[in-house]
Amino acid sequence: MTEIWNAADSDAGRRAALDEYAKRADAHPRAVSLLEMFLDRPLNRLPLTEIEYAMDRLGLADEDNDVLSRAEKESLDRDGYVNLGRLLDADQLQEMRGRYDAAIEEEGAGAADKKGIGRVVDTVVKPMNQDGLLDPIFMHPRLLAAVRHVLGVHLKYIGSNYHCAMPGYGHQGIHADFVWGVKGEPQVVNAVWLIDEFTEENGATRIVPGTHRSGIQPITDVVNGAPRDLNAPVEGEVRVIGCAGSCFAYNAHLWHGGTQNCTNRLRRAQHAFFGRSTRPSSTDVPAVIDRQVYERLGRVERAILDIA
Ligand SMILES: O=C(O)CCC(=O)C(=O)O
Repeated sequence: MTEIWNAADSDAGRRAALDEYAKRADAHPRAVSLLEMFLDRPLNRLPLTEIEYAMDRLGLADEDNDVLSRAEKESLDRDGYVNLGRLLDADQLQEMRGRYDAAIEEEGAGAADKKGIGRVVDTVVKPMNQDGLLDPIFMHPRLLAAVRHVLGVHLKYIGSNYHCAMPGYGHQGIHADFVWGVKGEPQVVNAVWLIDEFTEENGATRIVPGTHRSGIQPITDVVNGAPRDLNAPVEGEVRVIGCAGSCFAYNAHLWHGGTQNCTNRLRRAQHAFFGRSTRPSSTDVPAVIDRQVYERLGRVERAILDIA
């Protein structure tokens, strides 16, 4: 898939490479159908003028906006991530922690089969966000400015996952958040909101600066015929360390993964995931959004969620 995608820098060229591949006797039907999902037709639900309107209202129509500094944009381009600073205050954090802990209790998502990682999916469109407490998670202008810098104005929310590394757990294989390796135009941006402080010991996310430009998905792409040891340390990796309330936005082709929480406290984080407007979404927002959440959202928020 990586080879087919990177065979051209336009969808027409990728389509031609896919058609050639599909004719081969050893072609994998799943690889063909996955690539087809991206190449068949644009998958935006709203006309693109809606997200253009939203970006305009947020002061993000122009790439030269000053919501992000030049140094922050350079950090995203060069390293693949940026620390957007502390964007949530102590009261917001306290309320959020209570709400996340209650959701884990209710959904039982901290079970052993999750390898000690408590998870809740689609948080920002669930009843737990009926009062808008979690709106900054997908709507904060600094975060959207980072997403806009990487993807351009035609962007949409494609998922939000709460991720809590329990004491003793949290280590993940190194990975990127896309099915194959992508060279050239990035397709996805992710953000990790630090609901608790991230320290060297408590399971902070590890990232490998610059790997978003490698065009390699570490999980699937082999090197000299050999798969990687995904659990091993990767040369150049660093940990994302910061105070509670901070948000790190990253080009989601950047190699990263959770690390083991070696403390006796929870390491709570919330992810917000974005893609290009025309590409598939990892969550079916119209199908999962809570009615009350939907009803209180305005045109700008709905444009970010790409829902009518
Ligand atoms: O929360 C983290 O430290 C990383 C989570 C992650 O990369 C994932 O679940 O895919």
